[in-house]
Amino acid sequence: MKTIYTDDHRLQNGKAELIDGKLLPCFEMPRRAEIVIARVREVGLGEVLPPETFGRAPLERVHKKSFLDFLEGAWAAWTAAGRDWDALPLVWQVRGLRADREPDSIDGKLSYFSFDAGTPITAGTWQAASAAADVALTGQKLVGQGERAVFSLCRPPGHHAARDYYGGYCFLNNAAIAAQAFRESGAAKVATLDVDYHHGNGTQTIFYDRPDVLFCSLHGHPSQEFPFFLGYEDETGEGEGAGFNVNYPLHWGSGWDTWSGALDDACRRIGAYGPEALVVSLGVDTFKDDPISQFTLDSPNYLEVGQRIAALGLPTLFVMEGGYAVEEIGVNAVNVLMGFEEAN
Ligand code: OKP
Ligand code: ZN
Repeated sequence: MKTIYTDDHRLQNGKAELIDGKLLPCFEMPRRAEIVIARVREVGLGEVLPPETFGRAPLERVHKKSFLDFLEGAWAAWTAAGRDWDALPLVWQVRGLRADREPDSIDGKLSYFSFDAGTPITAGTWQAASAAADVALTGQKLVGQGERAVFSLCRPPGHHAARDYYGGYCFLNNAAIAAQAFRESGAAKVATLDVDYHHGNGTQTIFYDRPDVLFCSLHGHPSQEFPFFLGYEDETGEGEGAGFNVNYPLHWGSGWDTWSGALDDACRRIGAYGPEALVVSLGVDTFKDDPISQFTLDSPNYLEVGQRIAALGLPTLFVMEGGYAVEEIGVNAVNVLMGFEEAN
């Protein structure tokens, strides 16, 4: 299996996130991707290729133009306001507050276009995030050209980013951008399978009213876990998209038996949907020692995850998402890919 990777991810290197009532060093750090690419090379998974540059057009198919303009210019506006630390938002537009006015000031815009305070914008955020989208799009192109599977080693991750907001360490929704690119290159139906520990609220909302992209997600129950306000089982899609959104919220402490039962059900749903391509949001923060998560999967389980995904027999793009047990992230993520290759 080929891997798409660029060192540009290092340009996203936030100083701190707001968590547990403290500003702590970012869990989402460059070392995560360094460890994964080192493991890809160690096991000889396959060729490692740099991304092509696709520009803004494929991003605009998924994200709002004003949001992209904001992200691209946020650091310049922040520093022009005299700030020198990471940019974080402070206020959100909740019940009864107005969503129809985009503020002019950078502090207002940070609040308007975000949903949490765990996602610092830095000098290199736009460059890193747009490079990650290119990594996803390059993988998509290769799968479209006939590769059975490709690993897009995206960083920063993407599945929490929606059409017009960022958060949860995510800026651009790499998986959604790739799924949309599959549609535009001729795939009539595309499935997305999100196995990250957190609900992929961004991917869900982007495709919620569409029947051409199925979204299936296994994740920490929103009554207990970030992002809290989406990811329940009764979210099944709306309008023409009714029936094409499938959530498996699982409670803290869930282990392999519970989790793999949900995976099997998700795979059944995907098989019945009959897509022409599959995009996997590959997070390994389901791992038992993940510092911010509460499931108990162990490293050998990830081989079986890959095997079960391979059994779908679909052209498959793996897009890297979360995983914060940094020393183990390489073994865990690459185990999924090796399991897939073995079963293939
Ligand atoms: C990004 B991805 C937990 C705080 C959570 C945000 C987590 C974002 C995860 N107490 N902060 O889905 O791996
Ligand atoms: Zn996650």
